[in-house]
Amino acid sequence: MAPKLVSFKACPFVQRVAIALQYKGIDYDIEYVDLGNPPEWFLAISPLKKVPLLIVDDTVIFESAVINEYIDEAYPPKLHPEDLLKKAINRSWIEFCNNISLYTFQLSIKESENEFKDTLELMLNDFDLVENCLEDPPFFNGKQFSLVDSSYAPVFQRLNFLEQIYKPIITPERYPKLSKWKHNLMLLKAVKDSAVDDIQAIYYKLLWTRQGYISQFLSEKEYGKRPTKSTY
Ligand SMILES: N[C@@H](CCC(=O)N[C@@H](CS)C(=O)NCC(=O)O)C(=O)O
Repeated sequence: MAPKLVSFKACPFVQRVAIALQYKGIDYDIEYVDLGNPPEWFLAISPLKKVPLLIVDDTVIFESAVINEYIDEAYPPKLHPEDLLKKAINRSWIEFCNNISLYTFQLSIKESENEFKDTLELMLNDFDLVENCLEDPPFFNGKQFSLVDSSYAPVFQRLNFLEQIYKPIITPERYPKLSKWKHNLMLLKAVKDSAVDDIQAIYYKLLWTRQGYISQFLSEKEYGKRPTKSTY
Protein backbone atom coordinates (compact mmCIF):
# COMPACT_ATOMS: atom_id res chain seq x y z
CA MET A 1 0.00 0.00 0.00
CA ALA A 2 1.31 3.47 -0.87
CA PRO A 3 2.16 5.69 2.11
CA LYS A 4 -0.39 8.44 2.78
CA LEU A 5 0.64 12.03 3.47
CA VAL A 6 -1.83 13.94 5.61
CA SER A 7 -1.60 17.53 4.50
CA PHE A 8 -2.78 21.11 4.73
CA LYS A 9 -2.31 22.78 1.37
CA ALA A 10 -0.36 25.79 2.62
CA CYS A 11 1.89 23.98 5.13
CA PRO A 12 5.66 24.31 4.53
CA PHE A 13 6.35 21.32 6.80
CA VAL A 14 4.13 19.08 4.70
CA GLN A 15 5.86 20.40 1.62
CA ARG A 16 9.32 19.39 2.83
CA VAL A 17 8.05 15.82 3.11
CA ALA A 18 6.38 16.03 -0.31
CA ILE A 19 9.70 17.20 -1.80
CA ALA A 20 11.54 14.17 -0.40
CA LEU A 21 8.81 11.84 -1.71
CA GLN A 22 8.78 13.53 -5.12
CA TYR A 23 12.56 13.63 -5.42
CA LYS A 24 12.77 9.89 -4.79
CA GLY A 25 9.88 9.17 -7.16
CA ILE A 26 7.81 7.44 -4.46
CA ASP A 27 4.12 6.80 -5.15
CA TYR A 28 2.05 8.26 -2.33
CA ASP A 29 -1.52 9.22 -1.55
CA ILE A 30 -2.41 12.57 -0.09
CA GLU A 31 -5.32 13.62 2.09
CA TYR A 32 -5.96 17.26 2.92
CA VAL A 33 -7.41 18.39 6.22
CA ASP A 34 -8.91 21.75 7.08
CA LEU A 35 -6.86 22.86 10.09
CA GLY A 36 -9.47 25.50 10.88
CA ASN A 37 -12.00 22.72 11.36
CA PRO A 38 -9.99 19.50 11.76
CA PRO A 39 -11.88 16.21 11.40
CA GLU A 40 -12.15 13.82 14.36
CA TRP A 41 -10.16 11.04 12.65
CA PHE A 42 -7.21 13.44 12.27
CA LEU A 43 -7.32 14.67 15.89
CA ALA A 44 -7.43 11.06 17.02
CA ILE A 45 -4.22 10.04 15.24
CA SER A 46 -2.11 13.22 15.34
CA PRO A 47 -0.45 13.50 18.77
CA LEU A 48 0.39 17.20 18.28
CA LYS A 49 -2.80 17.86 16.25
CA LYS A 50 -0.50 19.01 13.45
CA VAL A 51 0.31 18.07 9.88
CA PRO A 52 2.24 16.46 8.30
CA LEU A 53 1.55 12.86 9.17
CA LEU A 54 2.82 9.99 7.09
CA ILE A 55 0.74 6.84 7.39
CA VAL A 56 2.67 3.75 6.41
CA ASP A 57 0.42 0.68 6.47
CA ASP A 58 -1.32 1.43 9.79
CA THR A 59 1.55 3.26 11.43
CA VAL A 60 1.40 7.02 11.88
CA ILE A 61 4.68 8.97 11.78
CA PHE A 62 4.64 12.63 12.81
CA GLU A 63 7.10 15.57 12.74
CA SER A 64 8.34 16.45 9.26
CA ALA A 65 12.07 16.06 9.98
CA VAL A 66 11.47 12.60 11.46
CA ILE A 67 9.24 11.60 8.56
CA ASN A 68 11.96 12.63 6.12
CA GLU A 69 14.54 10.59 8.04
CA TYR A 70 12.24 7.57 7.67
CA ILE A 71 11.74 8.22 3.95
CA ASP A 72 15.49 8.55 3.49
CA GLU A 73 16.18 5.22 5.17
CA ALA A 74 13.28 3.37 3.57
CA TYR A 75 13.67 4.46 -0.08
CA PRO A 76 16.72 4.98 -2.30
CA PRO A 77 18.61 7.08 -3.24
CA LYS A 78 20.02 8.31 0.09
CA LEU A 79 19.66 12.06 0.38
CA HIS A 80 21.60 12.51 3.62
CA PRO A 81 25.39 12.54 3.15
CA GLU A 82 27.14 9.27 4.10
CA ASP A 83 29.80 10.98 6.21
CA LEU A 84 28.57 10.91 9.83
CA LEU A 85 29.79 14.33 10.79
CA LYS A 86 28.41 15.89 7.63
CA LYS A 87 25.11 14.13 8.24
CA ALA A 88 24.97 15.49 11.79
CA ILE A 89 25.67 19.03 10.56
CA ASN A 90 22.95 18.64 7.92
CA ARG A 91 20.51 17.65 10.67
CA SER A 92 21.56 20.70 12.68
CA TRP A 93 20.72 23.02 9.79
CA ILE A 94 17.40 21.28 9.26
CA GLU A 95 16.63 22.01 12.90
CA PHE A 96 17.75 25.59 12.35
CA CYS A 97 15.29 25.84 9.46
CA ASN A 98 12.42 25.29 11.91
CA ASN A 99 13.29 28.65 13.45
CA ILE A 100 13.33 30.33 10.08
CA SER A 101 9.97 28.73 9.19
CA LEU A 102 8.59 30.22 12.39
CA TYR A 103 9.78 33.66 11.30
CA THR A 104 8.02 33.29 7.95
CA PHE A 105 4.84 32.44 9.84
CA GLN A 106 5.34 35.45 12.12
CA LEU A 107 5.85 37.67 9.10
CA SER A 108 2.34 36.72 8.02
CA ILE A 109 0.73 37.72 11.34
CA LYS A 110 2.76 40.66 12.73
CA GLU A 111 0.39 43.59 12.93
CA SER A 112 2.56 46.69 12.82
CA GLU A 113 5.22 47.71 10.34
CA ASN A 114 7.79 47.83 13.15
CA GLU A 115 7.03 44.32 14.37
CA PHE A 116 7.13 43.05 10.79
CA LYS A 117 10.50 44.70 10.14
CA ASP A 118 11.96 43.47 13.44
CA THR A 119 10.97 39.90 12.59
CA LEU A 120 12.37 40.29 9.10
CA GLU A 121 15.70 41.45 10.57
CA LEU A 122 15.85 38.45 12.92
CA MET A 123 15.19 36.15 9.99
CA LEU A 124 17.82 37.87 7.83
CA ASN A 125 20.38 37.50 10.62
CA ASP A 126 19.67 33.77 10.68
CA PHE A 127 20.12 33.65 6.91
CA ASP A 128 23.56 35.29 7.35
CA LEU A 129 24.58 32.19 9.30
CA VAL A 130 23.23 29.89 6.60
CA GLU A 131 25.03 31.90 3.91
CA ASN A 132 28.31 31.34 5.72
CA CYS A 133 28.06 27.57 5.72
CA LEU A 134 26.85 27.03 2.14
CA GLU A 135 28.97 24.99 -0.26
CA ASP A 136 29.28 25.96 -3.91
CA PRO A 137 25.97 25.79 -5.84
CA PRO A 138 23.70 24.26 -6.82
CA PHE A 139 22.67 22.87 -3.40
CA PHE A 140 23.40 23.14 0.31
CA ASN A 141 26.05 20.40 0.14
CA GLY A 142 27.23 21.33 -3.35
CA LYS A 143 26.31 18.93 -6.15
CA GLN A 144 24.22 16.49 -4.13
CA PHE A 145 20.56 17.35 -3.36
CA SER A 146 19.83 16.54 0.30
CA LEU A 147 17.19 16.71 3.02
CA VAL A 148 18.49 20.15 3.99
CA ASP A 149 17.44 21.36 0.55
CA SER A 150 13.97 19.88 0.98
CA SER A 151 13.58 21.73 4.28
CA TYR A 152 14.57 25.19 3.05
CA ALA A 153 12.78 25.07 -0.34
CA PRO A 154 9.25 25.67 1.07
CA VAL A 155 10.57 28.66 3.05
CA PHE A 156 12.20 30.09 -0.06
CA GLN A 157 9.01 29.62 -2.03
CA ARG A 158 7.05 31.63 0.55
CA LEU A 159 9.73 34.31 0.57
CA ASN A 160 9.40 34.53 -3.21
CA PHE A 161 5.66 35.07 -2.77
CA LEU A 162 6.31 37.75 -0.15
CA GLU A 163 8.94 39.43 -2.33
CA GLN A 164 6.41 39.68 -5.16
CA ILE A 165 4.08 41.87 -3.08
CA TYR A 166 6.61 43.53 -0.75
CA LYS A 167 10.18 44.06 -1.95
CA PRO A 168 13.35 41.99 -2.38
CA ILE A 169 14.22 40.16 0.85
CA ILE A 170 17.02 37.76 -0.12
CA THR A 171 19.29 40.04 -2.14
CA PRO A 172 22.37 38.77 -4.04
CA GLU A 173 24.42 41.59 -2.48
CA ARG A 174 23.90 40.32 1.08
CA TYR A 175 23.44 36.65 0.19
CA PRO A 176 25.47 35.77 -2.94
CA LYS A 177 25.39 32.00 -2.36
CA LEU A 178 22.01 31.75 -0.70
CA SER A 179 20.22 33.65 -3.45
CA LYS A 180 21.64 31.23 -6.05
CA TRP A 181 20.67 28.29 -3.85
CA LYS A 182 17.12 29.64 -3.54
CA HIS A 183 16.92 30.13 -7.30
CA ASN A 184 18.18 26.58 -8.03
CA LEU A 185 15.72 25.01 -5.62
CA MET A 186 12.78 26.83 -7.18
CA LEU A 187 13.67 25.34 -10.58
CA LEU A 188 13.66 21.78 -9.31
CA LYS A 189 10.81 19.54 -10.53
CA ALA A 190 10.41 17.90 -7.11
CA VAL A 191 9.90 21.33 -5.58
CA LYS A 192 7.44 22.47 -8.26
CA ASP A 193 5.45 19.24 -7.90
CA SER A 194 5.45 19.30 -4.10
CA ALA A 195 2.63 21.82 -3.73
CA VAL A 196 -0.78 22.29 -5.31
CA ASP A 197 -0.81 24.33 -8.55
CA ASP A 198 -2.49 27.30 -6.92
CA ILE A 199 -0.17 27.47 -3.90
CA GLN A 200 0.65 31.13 -4.53
CA ALA A 201 -3.04 32.12 -4.56
CA ILE A 202 -3.66 29.96 -1.47
CA TYR A 203 -0.75 31.62 0.30
CA TYR A 204 -2.01 35.13 -0.47
CA LYS A 205 -5.51 34.14 0.70
CA LEU A 206 -3.97 32.96 3.96
CA LEU A 207 -2.17 36.30 4.36
CA TRP A 208 -5.51 38.00 3.74
CA THR A 209 -7.20 35.80 6.37
CA ARG A 210 -4.48 36.58 8.89
CA GLN A 211 -4.72 40.35 8.29
CA GLY A 212 -1.18 41.11 9.41
CA TYR A 213 0.81 44.15 8.25
CA ILE A 214 1.83 42.36 5.04
CA SER A 215 -1.81 41.97 3.95
CA GLN A 216 -1.79 45.72 3.23
CA PHE A 217 0.14 44.83 0.10
CA LEU A 218 -2.79 42.78 -1.21
CA SER A 219 -5.70 44.61 -2.71
CA GLU A 220 -9.24 44.67 -1.41
CA LYS A 221 -10.31 44.65 -5.05
CA GLU A 222 -9.01 41.12 -5.42
CA TYR A 223 -9.78 39.69 -1.98
CA GLY A 224 -12.98 41.48 -0.96
CA LYS A 225 -13.71 43.27 2.29
CA ARG A 226 -11.08 42.81 5.00
CA PRO A 227 -12.15 39.84 7.15
CA THR A 228 -11.85 39.40 10.91
CA LYS A 229 -8.41 37.95 11.68
CA SER A 230 -7.96 34.19 11.79
CA THR A 231 -4.96 31.85 11.57
CA TYR A 232 -6.11 29.42 8.87
N1 LIG B 1 7.34 20.67 13.99
C1 LIG B 1 6.24 20.30 13.13
C2 LIG B 1 5.49 21.55 12.72
C3 LIG B 1 4.25 21.24 11.92
C4 LIG B 1 3.26 22.40 11.94
O1 LIG B 1 3.46 23.42 12.60
N2 LIG B 1 2.17 22.23 11.18
C5 LIG B 1 1.12 23.23 11.21
C6 LIG B 1 0.65 23.56 9.79
S1 LIG B 1 1.92 24.30 8.82
C7 LIG B 1 -0.09 22.65 11.92
O2 LIG B 1 -0.45 21.52 11.71
N3 LIG B 1 -0.74 23.44 12.77
C8 LIG B 1 -1.92 23.05 13.42
C9 LIG B 1 -2.00 23.55 14.82
O3 LIG B 1 -0.99 24.07 15.33
O4 LIG B 1 -3.08 23.42 15.41
C10 LIG B 1 6.77 19.52 11.93
O5 LIG B 1 7.90 19.80 11.52
O6 LIG B 1 6.07 18.63 11.43
